[in-house]
Amino acid sequence: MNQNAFRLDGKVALVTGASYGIGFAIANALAGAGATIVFNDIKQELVDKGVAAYAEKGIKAHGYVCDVTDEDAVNALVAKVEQEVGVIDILVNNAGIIKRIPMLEMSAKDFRQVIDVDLNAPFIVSKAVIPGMMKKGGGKIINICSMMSELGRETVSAYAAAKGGLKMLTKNIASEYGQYNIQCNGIGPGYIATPQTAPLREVQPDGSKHPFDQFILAKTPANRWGEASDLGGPAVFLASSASDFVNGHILYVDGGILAYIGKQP
Ligand code: NAP
Ligand code: GCO
Repeated sequence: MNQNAFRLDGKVALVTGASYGIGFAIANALAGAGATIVFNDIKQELVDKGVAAYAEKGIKAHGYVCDVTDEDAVNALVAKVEQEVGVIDILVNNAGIIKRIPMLEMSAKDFRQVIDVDLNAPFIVSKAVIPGMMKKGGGKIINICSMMSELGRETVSAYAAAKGGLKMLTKNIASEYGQYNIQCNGIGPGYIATPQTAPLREVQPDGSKHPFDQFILAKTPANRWGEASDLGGPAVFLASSASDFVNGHILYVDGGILAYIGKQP
């Protein structure tokens, strides 16, 4: 194997929703392998904070304001990035939301909003980026899936439907564009300590762990929540030439949750 197989020098990587959280950690890892980082967020304030946070890590990231659910805005973003930075070689569809509401209490509007960000947007952004990859002779798309691409649980019907759909969108992009040397894979994080899961980890008034925190530790062989940095290496692998024959695969980075029935009594 080429010793530089895991390097990304000369590559332009767009990571959506990467001012903080998992996207920020993945972008940091891609930068560490040599990639030029481009990211977006909905609010200028968060883009500015993100640029500063990357700079603190020694990374000159290119930040843009863009709502990934807005197709015109996404097309304009990709055109601007191609003009100002370069054709996108690596796309990480990371931006996402979750609404934890029992299904019978969830409005169709709320359901649609989650589907829009977590499933429709990866379609929109991938559709905008693939033509440039085809012209360039290839590219890498990484969709950030979830345990909920495989499992359900109470209150996350919209999120599970979206992330299950994202798993199949990943396989379909792999099928349709593999002939153009585009590899599309997914990363399925387990339970990761980020703002998105903060409500599930809140310390209780009596100082005890949140019941869900205890539940996840009992379901995770690694007996810990994941850190966003745990996703960096898998992302570099799927963004690099080391994975040129990996296509349509969902790489679960979950500490073993999907392999484990749960701690026995
Ligand atoms: P997070 O902390 O909530 O960050 C989500 C990011 O996406 C934020 O920067 C957010 O920006 C951005 N975003 C949301 N809607 C957007 C839109 N319409 N346009 C552009 N940006 C948008 O979430 P996270 O924990 O880092 O999760 C990142 C991804 O990993 C998500 O797809 C999530 O479903 C997935 N995931 C998370 C976990 C976990 O345990 N944390 C596990 C598996 C998968 P704003 O702040 O401006 O809203
Ligand atoms: C939840 C959590 C999970 C994680 C992640 C697990 O409410 O169950 O937010 O959905 O975010 O998706 O892989």
